[in-house]
Amino acid sequence: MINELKALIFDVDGTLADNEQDGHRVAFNLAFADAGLDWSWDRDTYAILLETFGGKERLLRYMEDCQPEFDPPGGRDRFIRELHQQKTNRYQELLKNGAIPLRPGVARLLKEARAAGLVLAVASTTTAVNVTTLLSKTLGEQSVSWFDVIACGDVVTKKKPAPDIFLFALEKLGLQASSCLAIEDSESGLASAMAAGLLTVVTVNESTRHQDFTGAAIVLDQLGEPDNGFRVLAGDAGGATLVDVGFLQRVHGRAR
Ligand code: XBP
Ligand code: MG
Repeated sequence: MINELKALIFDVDGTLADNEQDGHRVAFNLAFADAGLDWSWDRDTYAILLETFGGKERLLRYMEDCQPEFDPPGGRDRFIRELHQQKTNRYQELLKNGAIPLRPGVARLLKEARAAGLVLAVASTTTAVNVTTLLSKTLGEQSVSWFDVIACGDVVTKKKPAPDIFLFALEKLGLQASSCLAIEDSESGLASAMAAGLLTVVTVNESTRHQDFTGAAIVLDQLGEPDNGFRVLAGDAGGATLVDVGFLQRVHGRAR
């Protein structure tokens, strides 16, 4: 079949784990304290900063918008690079301490998809080690090898909503967009996946629930577990309550 579903390409932050406010934000604040800065991002501030994808890009935006008088020691680019590295160190500690679990249905779907012979990939804006540590810590070290491609962070210069990270993942997979599905949690992530030609299933979280998901194949509140099904926020689930391989094949099949 020409348009058979062959691969799933997962976003990470907000999709595999609900980790922005209680993970990345916390790590940024710890890094600010480590650097002797009196900066602190509360939840509302971070919700606005999340419009900017990429941790280094987010730091730059904050410095330009909120700390215009600040003169970064050692120059702006180096300062951001080092501060972001410390944020990554702090985020790694949170991951290794088990502070960041997978969202409901993620482990189940990854295992089912693998068993069904679907190819798995990641297309994320975050730093690569954050993805591999999240997978290792929650699913075991071998789970990193379940993914044919883990496309992350700075391998492309234009981050989401640009399509580049999904196009990079597709090229590495050697697959057409029409035989893949993306799973995303945010408006910018959806825009990125759609611009790469990918049909996209959206699973929202509290940070993204209010966003515009026009163009998504379907919008759900989660992937769901057998005893805790998803709620449909937009689109037609055909009575299903669980994102499993059959569900994704039907969503993919009816769109192609
Ligand atoms: C979300 C992001 C990331 C994280 C922080 O990525 O924009 O920048 O917020 O990670 P996605 P870094 O949803 O595409 O996974 O600080 O490592 O950039
Ligand atoms: Mg995301």
